[in-house]
Amino acid sequence: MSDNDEIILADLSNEELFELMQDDLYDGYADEIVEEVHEALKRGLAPYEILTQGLVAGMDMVGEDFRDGILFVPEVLMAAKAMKAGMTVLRPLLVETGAPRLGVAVIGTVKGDIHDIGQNLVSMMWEGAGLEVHNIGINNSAEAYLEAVQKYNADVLGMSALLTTTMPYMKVVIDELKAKRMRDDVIVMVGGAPLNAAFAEEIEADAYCEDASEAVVRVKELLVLRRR
Ligand code: B1M
Repeated sequence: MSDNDEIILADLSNEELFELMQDDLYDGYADEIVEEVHEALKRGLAPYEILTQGLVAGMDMVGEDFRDGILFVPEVLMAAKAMKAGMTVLRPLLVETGAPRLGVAVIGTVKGDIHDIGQNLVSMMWEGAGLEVHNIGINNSAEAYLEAVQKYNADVLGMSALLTTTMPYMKVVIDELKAKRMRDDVIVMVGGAPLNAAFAEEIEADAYCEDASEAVVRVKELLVLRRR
């Protein structure tokens, strides 16, 4: 049971509401997060603002304490569950779009890596931007990525990695695309906390994006360039 039982959400300022969301995400209170997201939406706050200032900011705190050995896997899993509960409410709003279809994307986390919150977020934002998105989940081998690219005739391949030990696998996938003469047919975009632009360049990806909103801007730019 959270302390929220005594808190009247409507009495909080927007800033206090975001702080409460961060605390409840940290504590893994999924039901409370859902209530708070609804309260924020009722106030007319933008879904992306709720996502970044409430949920992602809370997950950043979790990440710091996980790194410092204050939180452990079970607590982080609870926080991830709460994050997903909040994202479920926001999803239809983030993907709501009247935009014409921009292109087809396949996205997934690389082999050995089971972190999927970030890539789910990019996936939702790409859908919202008008892409047809096929999210192939976690722990993807090069074969799985290539098969999906072929199956959906994808214009874009998005790869996510959250571990320094799994990010090199992105190069394996790109090398496999080259070996199968598929590299020029698809835009390769990469992201995830341990990556940077230099790494993306080194592995010959087309773009590195720091967050989901940058992934939207970049995918649109690259698709336009490709059509020229
Ligand atoms: Co993990 N974990 N974890 N974890 N975990 C990290 C990544 C870590 C940095 C924590 C830490 O030490 N501070 C650390 C990695 C250290 C390193 O490699 N340098 C770590 C570790 C060590 C581990 C384990 C090894 C722990 C263990 O078992 N001892 C283990 C590995 C399991 C595996 O994958 N094989 C593990 C497990 C887990 C959980 C299962 C408990 C859980 C994942 C649950 C899930 O995803 N369903 C978990 C979590 C939640 C985290 C942290 C706390 C949060 C990740 C997250 O969801 N962030 C994370 C700490 C951190 O990153 N600060 C951590 C929120 C999300 C919105 O951000 O994913 O970065 P992010 O995505 C962003 C951007 O990166 C970008 O846009 C997103 C939105 O803006 N982006 C893209 C991501 N993909 C993109 C793709 C794009 C473009 C942009 O284009 C295609």
